[in-house]
Amino acid sequence: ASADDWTKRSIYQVVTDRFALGNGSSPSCDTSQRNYCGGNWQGIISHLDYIQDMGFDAIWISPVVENVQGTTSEGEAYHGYWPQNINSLNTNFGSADDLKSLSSALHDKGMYLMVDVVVNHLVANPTNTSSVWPETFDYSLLQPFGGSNSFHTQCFISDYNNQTDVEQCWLGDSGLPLLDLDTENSTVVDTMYSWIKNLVSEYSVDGLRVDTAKHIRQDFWPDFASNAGVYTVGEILIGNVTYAAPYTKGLDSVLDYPTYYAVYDAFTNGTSGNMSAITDLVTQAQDQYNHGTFYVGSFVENQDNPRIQSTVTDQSIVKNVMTWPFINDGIPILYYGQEQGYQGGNDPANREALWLSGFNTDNKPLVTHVKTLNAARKQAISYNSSFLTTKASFISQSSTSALAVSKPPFLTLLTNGGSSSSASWSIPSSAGLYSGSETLVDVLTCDTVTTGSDGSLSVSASGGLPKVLMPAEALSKSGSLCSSQ
Ligand code: ABC
Ligand code: CA
Repeated sequence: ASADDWTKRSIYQVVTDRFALGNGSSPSCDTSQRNYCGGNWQGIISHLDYIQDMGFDAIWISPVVENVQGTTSEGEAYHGYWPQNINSLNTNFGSADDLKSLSSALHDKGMYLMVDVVVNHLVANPTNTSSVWPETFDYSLLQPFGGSNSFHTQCFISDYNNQTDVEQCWLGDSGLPLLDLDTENSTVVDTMYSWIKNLVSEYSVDGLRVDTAKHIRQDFWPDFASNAGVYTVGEILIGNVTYAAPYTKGLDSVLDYPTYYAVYDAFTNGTSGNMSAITDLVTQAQDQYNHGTFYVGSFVENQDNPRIQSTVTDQSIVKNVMTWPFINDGIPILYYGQEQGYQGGNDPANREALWLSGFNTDNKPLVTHVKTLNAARKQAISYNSSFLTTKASFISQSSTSALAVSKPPFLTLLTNGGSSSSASWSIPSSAGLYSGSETLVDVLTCDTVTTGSDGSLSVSASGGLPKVLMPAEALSKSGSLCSSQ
């Protein structure tokens, strides 16, 4: 599927080992042990209804290839980011038939499959830590490369401001080095290009999340992307738009890390959080990224960062943050477990087993919240044929705790004040959003507000909840959202 196809979708990210077991069992899972807990592709198949019922129509799964076996100085490869043989699958997650079954089960439900892929490195346990590189590894394990000359000379990344270091030195450390592939070597490059082409076709993959993209030279990516032939979104882990921007030329887009940091900071520091930084970062990204921000992956949690609720548990704030990915320009991504209120901190604590929630959706306000947001975005797409190609814009507010984002038919009002605060937003008639005496519905509560005779709008509220306003007219033909409107 193309980037344009993906813009209509929303993505549920799972850590395959931590989502569900195919046999329906619910073993304990101590995240601090960094071991496999048993989740697999059959488990995902069994719980696609849970995902689809919340309104998601795509999933992103952990890397699928065979990883380093057994234990390492940092535990087992349960997350899938330590590839060892790219031509076999990780049998902890299932067989080739299981992965094909997952792909076809998704497609039968009209859903897409995004696979996480690692191209930057392979991993083997050091055989003898006292020996000197390249003798330190059994290269026969690293397939299909099988020799030290397929890798950059060992050195660990020490200076993130030196791009050659970032690209050609190694991630990890001497306890568990991530052997950095020599992606300047044409044999290595050709192997990776044909590997990705084959992976996508063999398992009917619809899109790729490209791990460690900033650790490979930029001009590696255009041919990688064309061999993939599907939507590619790169992980450029950085808070800086200018650094990330060039990667949106070789790949379709990037995970929207710069905005993520701004959103995280704005909502986890009480009312001193800087809301206007969100406006700045989004505007920069809209200006600098190829295709603006339409193809970015928009997220507020993932497997590498502490969950929002490890920092802030005020449910009004949590709902504000969770609203963000659904109302801005990018493709929304929800990290599994956020809907269940999970609170894990830094890696590895943020990789809790979802089965421990029982997949329960009753009396789960965040599940309801996500469901409404997905439904509202679907309705916005069908009501306004230019929704997906209209840039989000910001209407400046006098309160530093308030943010107003317009992306017609959405007007989203956010606040970092929390549940005991009151907030107010005002939209001047000069914003040109509304005509006089128009009825708008907050789809999160189904409450209505009415614009003034000049089309201006003032809203005050207590309780610190977000508001997603849509013109009543935009809802009139919708089955599920505030259906009495
Ligand atoms: C292991 C341990 C962890 C430990 C970590 C250092 O090592 O388990 O406890 O904290 C996988 C596993 C991890 C494992 C690693 C290493 O492998 O999931 O559990 O961590 O063995 C991707 C994936 C990630 C995966 C890998 C490896 C890569 O999403 O899940 O990790 O395939 C760098 C990479 C990035 C990578 C990330 C983990 O490390 O660039 O691709 N993620 C700065 C650098 C970033 C760097 C980041 C973290 O630090 O610029 O390049 O990411 O080290 C912003 C700044 C940024 C700054 C951030 C922190 O702050 O703008 O520049 O990022 O404001
Ligand atoms: Ca590299």
